[in-house]
Amino acid sequence: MSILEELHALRAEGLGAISAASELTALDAVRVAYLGKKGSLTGVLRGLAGLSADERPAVGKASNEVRDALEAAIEKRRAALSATALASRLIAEAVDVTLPGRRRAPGHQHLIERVTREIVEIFAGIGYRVAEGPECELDYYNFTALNTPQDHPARNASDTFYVEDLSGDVAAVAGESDVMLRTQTSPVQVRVMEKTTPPIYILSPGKVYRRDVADPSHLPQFTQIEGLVVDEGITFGDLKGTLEHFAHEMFGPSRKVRLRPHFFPFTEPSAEVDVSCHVCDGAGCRMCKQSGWLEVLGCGMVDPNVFGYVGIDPELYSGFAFGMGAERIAALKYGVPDLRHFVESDMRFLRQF
Ligand code: 2U9
Repeated sequence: MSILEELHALRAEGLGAISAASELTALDAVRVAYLGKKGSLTGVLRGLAGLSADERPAVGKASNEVRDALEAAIEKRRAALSATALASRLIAEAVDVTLPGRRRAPGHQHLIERVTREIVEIFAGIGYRVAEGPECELDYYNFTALNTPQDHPARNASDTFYVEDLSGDVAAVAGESDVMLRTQTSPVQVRVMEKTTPPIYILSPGKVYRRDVADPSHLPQFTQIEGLVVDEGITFGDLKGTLEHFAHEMFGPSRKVRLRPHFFPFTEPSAEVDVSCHVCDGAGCRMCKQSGWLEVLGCGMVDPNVFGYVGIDPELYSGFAFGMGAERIAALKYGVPDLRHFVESDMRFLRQF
C-alpha cells in the first residue's frame, strides 16, 4: 500500500473510531491513538523519509488534510458528547422547586416561662417593676440580711448548695463558704432596698436552688417569684387585697383567698395563702384532696429587722412581701401531678402546652 493509500485508510478508520467513541475519555484515547506523538498518523509520516523529493509535497499535503479532518471530527464529537453529558447531569441533578419543603416543628415557650410571664404581667398591671440579680449569692444577702439566724436549718450544707471560693479563702477551705446558689430570690430585693428610697413595688422572678431530691412536689432547682412592697402606711389589709387580685387574675374571678398563720424569719406576721379550688369551686375534689383549698404561696409583713439591715426607717415605712414557686402554680393551674415533668424535656408532655 502506498503512503497516500495508507493515509486514506487511516482517515476512514480514524473517523470511524471518533464516531464510535461514546464518552469524552474514550474520545481522548482515540485522539492520542491517531494524533499523539506515538499515534498512527505520526507513524505513517515516518515513512516520508523514504520518499523522493517530488513525492513529498503531495504526501505532506494529504497528511495535513487527514490531521485537519480528524481534529475537526474530534472537536465536533467532543461538543456533542459534552452536550449529552451536561443534559444527563441536568436531568440527574434536577431540583423540583415545586415540591413542598420539609416542615421544622417550631419551638414554643416552656410552660414555666409562660406562667412566670403571666404572673409578672398581673403585677406589672398594678405598678410593680421586675428586679433581677445574681443566682450565685453571698451569705449576707441570701440569709443574714433576711433575718435568718446563724443556726437556722436552711443554712445547713445539706439544704443549700455552697460554692467553693476559689480565692483560697480560709473559711472556704474549712468548708464554710460565704458563697452559695441562692435559695430564694429575696436577696435581689435586699439589694434593691439598699439602693432605693421607698416607694418600692417590685417583683423578682428567677431560678433558685435547694438541696432537695426531686420528687412530685420538690425540685432542686425551680423558679421563684417574689414580690415586695415598701411604702408609707402599708398594712396587712393591702397584702390581702393584692393577693386576692392575683388569685382572681390567675385562677378566676370567683376564687376566695384564705390566710393561715405561719412563720418566716423575714416577715412578721407571716402567713400561708390558700386559694379556693378552681377545679371543684371549693366543693372538694381529687385536686384539692377534698379540702376545697389549694396552697399557692407564702407572705407576710416585712420584719423591721430586715429594714434595719438595708437602712430603711421602720418608723416611717412598712411593707409586705410574698413568694411563690412558678412550677407549683403551673402544676395547680394545669393539673400536672408531678413537678419533675417540667424538667424532663419529654416532648409528649411539653407539646400539650
Ligand atoms: C424581703 C423580705 C421578705 C418573701 C417571702 C415567702 C413568704 C414564701 C415560699 C413560697 C414557696 C418560697 O418558693 S417557695 O418555696 N416563699 O412563702 N416569701 S414571704 O419575703 C421577703 C422577701 C424579700 C426583703
